Amino acid sequence: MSTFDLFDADADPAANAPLVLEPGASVLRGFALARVGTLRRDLDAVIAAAPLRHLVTPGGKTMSVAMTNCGALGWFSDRSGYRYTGCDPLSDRPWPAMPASFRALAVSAASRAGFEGFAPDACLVNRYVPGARLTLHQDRDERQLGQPIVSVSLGLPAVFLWGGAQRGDRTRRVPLSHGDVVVWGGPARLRFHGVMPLAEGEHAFMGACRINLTFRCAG
Ligand code: MD3
Ligand code: FE
Repeated sequence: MSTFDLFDADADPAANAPLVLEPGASVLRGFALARVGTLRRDLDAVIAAAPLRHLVTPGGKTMSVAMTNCGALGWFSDRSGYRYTGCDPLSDRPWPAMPASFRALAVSAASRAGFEGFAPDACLVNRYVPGARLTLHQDRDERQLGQPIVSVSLGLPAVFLWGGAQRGDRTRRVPLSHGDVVVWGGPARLRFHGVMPLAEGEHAFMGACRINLTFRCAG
């Protein structure tokens, strides 16, 4: 693995200029920063309606990342597989609606990265505490692979692992911090990716965790 050199972008005062990692994959440094107050308030309401929980993989392992969803569809996993559901299996009620603030942020980030007309119907909320990680995987449970994925990072910084088309391809490390937004689409949509174990820390605004909001068009 090597460190992918994004640190010049961190020092750039024009932090919102999209940085293209590869065709279809752009980092928008700090794109969400102006809106984190509203995002946090709306996130708390989503979590109150559909609590964060540790899902079990089809292989029987409990994930270290805690998850919930908002929007018409939510990503879910248990012993019988990965899928999108219209209802929260914990409550049998529909997932909470996607807050307007979430949708507006995702649509404007996609547009900034060159994807007009993004229509997300699913927002997966991932909560990482120190030590939690996401092993290398592809996102391929969505029907509309032509639409991008928009990812919003809040709270503690993380190191994103960015691989290739095959699981064994070399990975690069991309540091992501509070307020960063990444848009992945086109040729980058099926890349293997993951998140390194979260380091210990305390974030002034989010506490001792990282939250990632992942917007998708799943249906
Ligand atoms: C790159 N979440 O929930 S989102 C996931 O930070 C997931 O919680 C990560 O991977 C997180 O599935 C990263 C960013 C992301 C999502 C999909 C991608 C990056 C991607 C698809 C292809 C390439
Ligand atoms: Fe993923």
